[in-house]
Amino acid sequence: MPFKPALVIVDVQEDFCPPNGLLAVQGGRDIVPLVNELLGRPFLLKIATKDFHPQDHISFASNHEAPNNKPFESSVIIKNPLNPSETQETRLWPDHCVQGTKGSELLPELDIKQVHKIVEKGQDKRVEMYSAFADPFTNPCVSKSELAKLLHDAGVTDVFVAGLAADYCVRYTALDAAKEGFKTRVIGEATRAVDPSAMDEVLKEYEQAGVTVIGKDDESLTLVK
Ligand code: VGL
Ligand code: ZN
Repeated sequence: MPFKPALVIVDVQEDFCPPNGLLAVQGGRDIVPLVNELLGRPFLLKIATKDFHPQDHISFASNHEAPNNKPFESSVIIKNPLNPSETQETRLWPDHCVQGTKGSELLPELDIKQVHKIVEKGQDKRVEMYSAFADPFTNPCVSKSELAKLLHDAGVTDVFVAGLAADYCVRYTALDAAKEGFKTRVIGEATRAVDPSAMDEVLKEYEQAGVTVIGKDDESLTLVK
């Protein structure tokens, strides 16, 4: 079996980290030393993703009417802009990762010179897009990034995922990587969750999809040396 590993670092951006992030994930900044250690290894392809929203993005509570517009609490049903019979319920957030703002920047301590490519997502104001591959609509999909093509064109077989947040963008990126046919592993210590209590559910989804959560000393990573 060939082993051609890629590393996908999801949304390690100021707005997802203390001390100033508008949607700060507890301990978000603490993953950087491990992420940098991983970035120093010879993965065939190393990609960093950025959540990169316009100010009028549908996931911002500020773009919805009261009273159902409380960040972190409210959720709304959004329709597929190309097919109103397909809907998704989605949680509303404080404004975050707005294009051109400091909050949208990757952490300066991230060893970005090791990254081959930065993939931006969430630019389409009409849809939520947690996965770095595509929005969740399927009939049809509305917005797709170049990530799948980058990985397939490079001949990648295995995808290792780290970053923020474990229960949102890391989760849906890992699930989509598995759907794309990659052997997918999430590096547990290199992620942090918005709601750590949601992780049981996430682990069940991973199990069903064949995604594994590994420790940083897992044998599969010792092959990337
Ligand atoms: C994310 C909430 C909203 C993430 C992005 O990167 O996990 N979470 N947008
Ligand atoms: Zn977002």
